[in-house]
Amino acid sequence: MRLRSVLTITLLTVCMCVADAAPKTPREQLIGRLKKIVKTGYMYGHQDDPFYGISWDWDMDRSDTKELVGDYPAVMGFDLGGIEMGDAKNLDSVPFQRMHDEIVRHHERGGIITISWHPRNPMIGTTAWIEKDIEEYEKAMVKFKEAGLESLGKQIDPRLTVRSILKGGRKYDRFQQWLGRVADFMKSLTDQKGNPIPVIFRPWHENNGSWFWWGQKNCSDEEYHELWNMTQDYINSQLPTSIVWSFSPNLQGNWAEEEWMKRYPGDDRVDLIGEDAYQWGTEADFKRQLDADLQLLTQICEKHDKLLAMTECGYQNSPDATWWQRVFKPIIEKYKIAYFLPWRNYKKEHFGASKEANTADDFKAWSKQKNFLFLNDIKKVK
Ligand code: BMA
Repeated sequence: MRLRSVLTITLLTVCMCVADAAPKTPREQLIGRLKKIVKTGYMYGHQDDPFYGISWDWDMDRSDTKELVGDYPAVMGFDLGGIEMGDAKNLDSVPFQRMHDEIVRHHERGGIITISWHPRNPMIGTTAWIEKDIEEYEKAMVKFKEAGLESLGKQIDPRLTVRSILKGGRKYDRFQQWLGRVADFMKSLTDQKGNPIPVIFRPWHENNGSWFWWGQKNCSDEEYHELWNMTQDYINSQLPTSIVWSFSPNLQGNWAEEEWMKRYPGDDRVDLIGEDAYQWGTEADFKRQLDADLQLLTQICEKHDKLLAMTECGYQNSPDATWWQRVFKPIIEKYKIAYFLPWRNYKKEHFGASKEANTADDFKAWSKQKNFLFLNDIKKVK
């Protein structure tokens, strides 16, 4: 009898202590959730899933994923490109109000949200893609040189963009305003109780390529770090409890760890290591590169206690009906990835699952596998 009451009191004390522990922030909850989920399988994610598909756009309550496999993706991806200008629609014509509403809906149904950002060029006003700007600049430079104005011309080199928005740069103030607009949108993402919705944010992605103005050849490692830190410190100052940070270089295939680490923002600044990996070239190259990268990233994730995901992927317009299960699946299944996220399906270009894609049967068969997770498989995991 006495023993039982001692036990009861002990148990009560333990319960009270647990109840007293500081509640987890939405960000901590999401990280914990991802860690639990990855033990049971890998999630399907899809960019812009509720807005349009291969043969439709802007309908409500539609999803190429749901129409093929009977369930929503577990993870939905959205892009803020354009928000920095105060635009009403993003670079792919998605109205930000609709984006806001779909993010809230997906969160309420138990799904996970990830946000990317393809901002315009803050120095010269063009897009996130810089290659054409450099070509134009090289052409203009010929004229500047002819006129003996080379040093003046150099001031508009698009490869100075990152430098121009860092502290002391000409476009610093403008870029602070851009960050403010990103933060304002994120702050508007709240649940019915007014709590912030946790979001996996993936800025400055594919930085080992040079196609974006923040890419490998377009800024130094130091500038990249400064850009990351400035962005993160600003966003965290506005949204201290809800952002999970994803650092996502592109498929490379021949990384040495030391090389990869050069732009790694640091253990205290990254929660999830991602990789963007499309098959653009041959199947053999893709398989070899993906396998090599995932092997290295797995080691890095283990060493640094980080989550791993394929934050963008796919094979444009599904030219190969068996690609998912024959090419992609055997490689990703060798590693512990939390999710993979094919890019958007729209009329001209598609990457994700759809009943209208050549890969429909193959993907549907795969989707029945127990460890391949869609919304219903993860919505109750807290
Ligand atoms: C690219 C393409 C573009 C799109 C951009 C941002 O990979 O899909 O059409 O504008 O992503 O979503």
